[in-house]
Amino acid sequence: MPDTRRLFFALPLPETTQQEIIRWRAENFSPEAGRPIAAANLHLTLAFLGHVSEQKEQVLRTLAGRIRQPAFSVNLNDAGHWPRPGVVWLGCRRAPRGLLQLAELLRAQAARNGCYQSALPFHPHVTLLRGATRPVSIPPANFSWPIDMTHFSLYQSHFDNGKSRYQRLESWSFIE
Ligand code: 2AM
Repeated sequence: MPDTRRLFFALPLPETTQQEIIRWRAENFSPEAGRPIAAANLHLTLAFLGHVSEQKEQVLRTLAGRIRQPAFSVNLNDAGHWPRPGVVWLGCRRAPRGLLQLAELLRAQAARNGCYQSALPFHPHVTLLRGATRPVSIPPANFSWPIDMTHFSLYQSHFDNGKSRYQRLESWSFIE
């Protein structure tokens, strides 16, 4: 697709949390369960935009910059398996209202600007494993990673040499 970039809005995870999560993952999932996502790529997607022209990207960046979102915390204390897409994920038993509001707003702005949005309900999650199409045993939910979110970011998704890499393009702070 000429002159387009594959983009998404997401909440970044602190590096220490990324490291703790991959340690926990290594202890709780066998290598056959699926392909592990690299620590630096662990994030919580708010809105996936697909391939976006430069002009549309500018519009969406401007709209994102106008969002006045009070800060919120996300507690990653749930895990699950979606066999169809082959995803093992971390999520929250109770998603904070701020997270749902922010995702809804970004998804509505994306849809209004011609970025297709899935009709499936938004289920906030951090993808841990891909290619997990066979049954996977999910460890008991006796873990929790509480994270004070301070900002959200726009990412570009690159795929080179068979690997995904997510480049942060811009971030916007929450209000206190
Ligand atoms: P996933 O982890 O649930 O697959 C970068 O690829 C991010 O965008 C990932 O978090 C991925 O979600 C999400 N993503 C990729 N394609 C998507 C799509 N068609 N619809 C919604 N989210 C998508």
